[in-house]
Amino acid sequence: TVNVNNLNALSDLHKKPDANFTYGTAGFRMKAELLDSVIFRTGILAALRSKKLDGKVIGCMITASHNPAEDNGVKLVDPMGEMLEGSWEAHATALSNAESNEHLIDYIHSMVSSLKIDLTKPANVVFGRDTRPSGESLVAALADGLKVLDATVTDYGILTTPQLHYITRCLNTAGTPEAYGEPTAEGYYKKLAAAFKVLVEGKTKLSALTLDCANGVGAPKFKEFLPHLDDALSVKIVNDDVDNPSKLNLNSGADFVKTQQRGPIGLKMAPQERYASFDGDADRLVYYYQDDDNTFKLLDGDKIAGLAAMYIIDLVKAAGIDSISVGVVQTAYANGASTQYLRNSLNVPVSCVSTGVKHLHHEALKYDVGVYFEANGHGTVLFSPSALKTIHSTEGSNPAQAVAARSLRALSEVINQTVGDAFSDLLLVETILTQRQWTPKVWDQAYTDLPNRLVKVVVKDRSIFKTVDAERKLVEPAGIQDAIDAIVLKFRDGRSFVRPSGTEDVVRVYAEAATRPETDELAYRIGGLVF
Ligand code: 16G
Repeated sequence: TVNVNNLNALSDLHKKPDANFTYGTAGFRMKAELLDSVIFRTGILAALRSKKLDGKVIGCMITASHNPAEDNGVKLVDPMGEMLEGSWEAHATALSNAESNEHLIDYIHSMVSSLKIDLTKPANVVFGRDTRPSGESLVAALADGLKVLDATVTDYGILTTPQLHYITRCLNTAGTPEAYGEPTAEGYYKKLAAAFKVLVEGKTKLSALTLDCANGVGAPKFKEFLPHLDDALSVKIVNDDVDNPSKLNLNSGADFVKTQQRGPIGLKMAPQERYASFDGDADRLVYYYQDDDNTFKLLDGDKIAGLAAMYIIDLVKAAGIDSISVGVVQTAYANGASTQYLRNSLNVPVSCVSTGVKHLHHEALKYDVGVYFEANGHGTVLFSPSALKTIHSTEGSNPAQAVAARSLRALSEVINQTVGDAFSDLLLVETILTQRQWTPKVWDQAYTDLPNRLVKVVVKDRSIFKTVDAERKLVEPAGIQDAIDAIVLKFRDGRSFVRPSGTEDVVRVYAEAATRPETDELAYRIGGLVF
């Protein structure tokens, strides 16, 4: 059993405030001042998870991603670098809401018995945090939680979220045939840089990319990374002020650029140059450029997915191994034109799943090579074990095939297999643009986005909104879906759906149609139905 005196003493240092917590799509996330007890208890959960998995290393990342500086959060990473198994999210929520030490102990004991956790097993946990000032004290709360079950811990200090996912996988696969790399930030840089250099070898270097780091952890980390590239890529970093915490994600970063459909404030854009933005923990990436007529053009997650799928399909064919199936996973937020492009021009299967990285990741595992991206810039490409085997055993029967096979091998190394990673995705995009010698405008020509609009509607109780069919249809409240369908029918290329947010107390309405005015009207009319 758990040492109750020890738990009481530690738990008294991290008293639960009067609040209700939920481990949601991206872990716990809220005002940092509310998080102390939540993070302490997440430490206990991480140790339990590790013991349950026979001492496998569990990762713990303290970050609130694209949220404002005063927020923070925590998410857990399972042994292969994937997100915490879904069924454990409820345990995280329950632990965080236990009203007293007694309730906390009772819940831990109920987990131990129902999940058959052997408390004599070791617990191994690693953690990291982004640049938020609250991170330091929250790490101390986490460490206290980990003491409750005597976990062995390693503090990796300041990291991007995908780096922690990478390190977790490396630690759990060390010495096995699936070994993933050296379990350090340095090892991560070396692996990505080596693969990227193979991919662009012999090609003319592109002009410099301007990279907006949202004044977050991506800035110092990308600066650490750049020297490893030996000048294979020119990057000019902007919004790198991590010494002024209040600037984090302020008027900058992937979320700002995607939602505002404009460049970060203060960035002077020149026609046809390439720009990219990370979010606050560097697991999201969007590109953009300014057209000759000065209009702002966004190259979002859908555009990245289209580019990646196009390139991988070509490589697989060029290597003579087109038995490998390539598929793309999107959410309902994917622009209709991107889905059309993937299905009709690239002839790839496209699946649509619910919002949230874990759903996309899960679905992408069904393909030999699964490309998954949310429109907001979260995403990656997964290579199945059998695809990797084929790619590694293919030598090619002529030099062109050999080169394509080599590129595929390097691509599987440059792309983070654990989770969407802005560094990795940036190298993927830069690889393709360099290989093709494309400007962002040429990339953008694959298809033209349908005008779209995303509206937030504040409702009394968002929990009454229930969806099915990958969130594309409302089943409750009854009748609304029929009304939506009737309105959508009246709009050319119209599409609209309503879903409750998983991260904010609002309902989101998405609309797209043939023209901007029609889109706005559609969004307005659908919004009126739920209000
Ligand atoms: C979380 C998800 C993100 C999703 C967003 C939707 C992860 C790591 N993050 O941030 O993928 O797009 O939630 O938010 O899964 P919403 O439910 O408020 O629309």
